[in-house]
Amino acid sequence: MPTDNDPILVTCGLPYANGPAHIGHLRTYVPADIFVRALRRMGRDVLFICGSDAHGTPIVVNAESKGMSPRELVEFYHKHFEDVFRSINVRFDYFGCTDDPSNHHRTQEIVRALMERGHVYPKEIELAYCPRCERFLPDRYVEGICPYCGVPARGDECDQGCGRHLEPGEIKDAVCKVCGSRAEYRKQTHYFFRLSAFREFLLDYLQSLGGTASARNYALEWVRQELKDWCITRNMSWGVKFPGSEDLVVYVWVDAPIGYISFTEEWCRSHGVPWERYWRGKSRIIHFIGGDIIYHHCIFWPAMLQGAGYTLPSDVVASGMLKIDDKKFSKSRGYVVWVKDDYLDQGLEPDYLRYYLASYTSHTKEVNFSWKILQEKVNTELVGAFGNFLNRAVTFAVKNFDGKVPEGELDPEVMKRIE
Ligand code: B3M
Ligand code: ZN
Repeated sequence: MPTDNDPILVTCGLPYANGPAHIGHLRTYVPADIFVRALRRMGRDVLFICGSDAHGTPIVVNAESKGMSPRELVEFYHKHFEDVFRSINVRFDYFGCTDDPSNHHRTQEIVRALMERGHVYPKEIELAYCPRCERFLPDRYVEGICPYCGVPARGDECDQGCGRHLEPGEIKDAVCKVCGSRAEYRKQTHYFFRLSAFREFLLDYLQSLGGTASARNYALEWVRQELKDWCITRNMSWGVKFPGSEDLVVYVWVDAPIGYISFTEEWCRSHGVPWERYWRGKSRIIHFIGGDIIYHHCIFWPAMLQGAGYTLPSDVVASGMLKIDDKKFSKSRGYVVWVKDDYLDQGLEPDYLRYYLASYTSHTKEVNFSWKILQEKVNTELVGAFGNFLNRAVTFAVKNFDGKVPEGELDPEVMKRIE
């Protein structure tokens, strides 16, 4: 168990370098930034890292549709996120990218360690294949019907129905997203992480996991049911090469959290600190994430770390969702507020928005954002209550005490009334 003197590592979920920052992102980053500032004021030894998530099919599909290479797209949005975080005063010690060489290296190291320890095995599976495009259809390249609830779903996730993560080959009635052809199913060898063998470990680990109860309980519910082995390879060229294979990369959810380690390594290298201090020793690792990626952080990730011999996260802090004008956040339906275009570029103060996100409700509840409430909160709470309080205190001090706070002990009577 970590103690108060151990080094603390705080991370935020990595934004996909696939589109601009919106207020939903800040729902997680701003509270994490406030938390880190508080720890620093308390004199704690804390490192705060994040970075962009560069891999996965959505980035390749999006880059293709824009006539860009995945790397160009990633570089563009990587810079965008860095700028937005700087402007909104979210100050990471290090902001990396999962396509950086250090992350390729660390990912392959971990996958090799898992293979050597018998946690990864090959298996032949049937996968959706498009005869017209002549390629296998990983994840977002395919759509079809969820085998669990029968609702139309994406290849990797039943996003409209039961919310399940779908494994390659599971989706029914597959259709190619690129050309619209009905897909065939073809056999191919892929690699699986023996997640099922980590059930007992996870049951035990999750009981003592700190952070929000929402994260712990959600994960425990899944683990109590059944854990299936997890396919960790994909037929793509963009990503981290699976060791020993030319045409497979690791699934994005393998190399993305490993970014937490490789970004720590990068920071440590430039500061003359051994990275093992955080990831091999006694440290406190605290992940701030959105409520929709609990499964990955509380199940896949600790099992991988345990299997490869790294320090386990001590806390997972999952934030509630964000609504816009009481409507479910949706980019396609226009219920979205872009941080740069709609907020910063309009000349609005970062602190107004930070205050809104931090004070609207508790961390695990849903935050509703509306411009009208922003205006009211700024006028009544920041200007009216807080501004007025400061103004009165300062005026009082100037008028009666020459602008200086008198030295000496606080009158016990006053202290009592404050308490
Ligand atoms: N890039 C974004 C998300 O699913 C995803 C997070 C990765 S954290 C290691 O919210
Ligand atoms: Zn479903």
